[in-house]
Amino acid sequence: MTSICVVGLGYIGLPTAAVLARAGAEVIGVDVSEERAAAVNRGELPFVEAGLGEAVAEGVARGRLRAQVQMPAAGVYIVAVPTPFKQGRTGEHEADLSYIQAAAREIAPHLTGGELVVLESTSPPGTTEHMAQLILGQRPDLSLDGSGDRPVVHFAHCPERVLPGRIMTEMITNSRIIGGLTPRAAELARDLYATFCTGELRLTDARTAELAKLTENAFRDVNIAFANELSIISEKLGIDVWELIELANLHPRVHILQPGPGVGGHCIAVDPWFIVSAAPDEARLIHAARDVNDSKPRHVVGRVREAVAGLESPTIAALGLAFKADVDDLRESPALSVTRELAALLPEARILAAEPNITELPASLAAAGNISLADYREAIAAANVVVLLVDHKEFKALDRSLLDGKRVIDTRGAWR
Ligand code: SAJ
Repeated sequence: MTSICVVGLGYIGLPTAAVLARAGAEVIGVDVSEERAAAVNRGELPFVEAGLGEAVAEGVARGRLRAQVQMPAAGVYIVAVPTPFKQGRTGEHEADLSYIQAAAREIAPHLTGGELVVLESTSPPGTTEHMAQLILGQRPDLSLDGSGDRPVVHFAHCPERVLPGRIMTEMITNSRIIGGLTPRAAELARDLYATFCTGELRLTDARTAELAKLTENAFRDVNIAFANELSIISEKLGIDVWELIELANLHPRVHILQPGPGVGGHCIAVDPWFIVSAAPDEARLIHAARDVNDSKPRHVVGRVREAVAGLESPTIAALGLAFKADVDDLRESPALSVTRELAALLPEARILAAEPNITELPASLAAAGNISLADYREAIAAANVVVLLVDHKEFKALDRSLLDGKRVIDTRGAWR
C-alpha cells in the first residue's frame, strides 16, 4: 500500500491515522503543533477517546505510524483540519477555510501526479473544488482530468461521521459518503476506505457529499431544537417534558430527541451555519433551530437565578462542563457558558464546578474569581443550589439522597 499522509492530528485525523496504520498502511501524521507530533511519537494521546490510546501506541510501536510537522511526499493525503466558523462580512457565521488553504499550500509542492487528495473536514459546498483550485493554481503542470497531457491529481470529499466517545468503533462500521471531483477520484477514495471500513461506501460528487454531511448535523440540530422548544413550553404549562417526549415517542413514526442546556461541540453547533451562509434566504428552519439551541443556555441561567433568589450565601454546584456526557471536550459547550455566565451575573455566589473528565479549570472560568473546580460529591454537599448540566455516568449514578434539601435544576432529565 502506498504511504498515506494524514494532515491534522485532532479528533478525526489521529483516529483515522491509527486505524489506517492498523489496516497495514504506512502513515505519516502531520500537525502544526511540535508538541502534539512528539506526543503521538511517544504513543501518547492528546485527548480522551475510548480505544484510541491502544491503536496509536500499537501503530507507533510497529513503525507504521509517525508524526511530524513537515509535510512529506505521499501517495495519499487525507486533510482533517478544523473548519471553525468565523463572523462573516455581514455579521453572519461563515466557515473559516484558512486551515484547509494552509494544508493545500503545503501539499502542492510535493505532488508529481497520480496522488489522491481527500478532504475529510466538514466543509461548505464547493470547498473540495476550492482546495483543488488552490493546489492546481500553484501547480499548473498538473491537472484534474489529464487535459493538456498533464499528470492527474485526484480529489475527493469523504466526510467523517463518527460520534465522539465511539469513534474507534464507528470509524470502522459506519457507512461513508464518498464524493469525487471526478468519478475516478471517487473510485480511488472508495478503495482507500475499503481497507478499513466495513460499512457501505456510497459514491457521489463532492458537492453532494459536502451538503450531505452538513444535512446530517442540521437534521439533528433541528430535532434537538424541537425538544428544547418543547421543554420551555412544558415548563410554562407545568408539564414534565421528559414524560411528554417519552409518550409522544411511543408513536411508531415519532422520534424526538432530548432537551438539554443547549447544543455544543464542534459539529452540530457549527455545521448548520455553513448551510445558512450558503443559502441565507432559504435556510429559515435551520437558522431558527440554531437560534433556539443557542438561546437555551441563557434560559438555564435564568432558572438558576430564580433558584438562588432569596438565598443569603448562595453556593451553586454546577455539575459538568463538557459539551456532552462522558467526554472531556469543552468546545462550544453550553455547560461551560452557563457556568461562566452564572459567575458573571452572580458575583456574590460561590460556584463549584464539577467535571470528572478534567483536572484543571479552563482559563475562561478561572478568570472569573468565584468559580473553583471541585469533586462532585463535595460540590453537592456544600451547595444550596445544584444544577446538572451534563449527564455524565457519575452523575447519573448519584445517590439521590445527597440532593435532599437542595434546590435542584436537572437540565438533562437524568434524575427523574
Ligand atoms: N444533544 C442534546 N439532545 C440530544 C442529543 C444531543 O441536547 O438528544 C446535545 C449534546 O449534549 C451535545 C450536542 O447535542 O451538546 C451534540 O452532541 P451529539 O452527540 O448529538 O453529536 P456530536 O457533536 O458529538 O457528533 C455529531 C454526530 N452527528 C450526528 O449524529 C448526525 C456525529 O455522527 C458526527 O460525526 C459529528 O457530529 C461530526 O463530527 O460532525
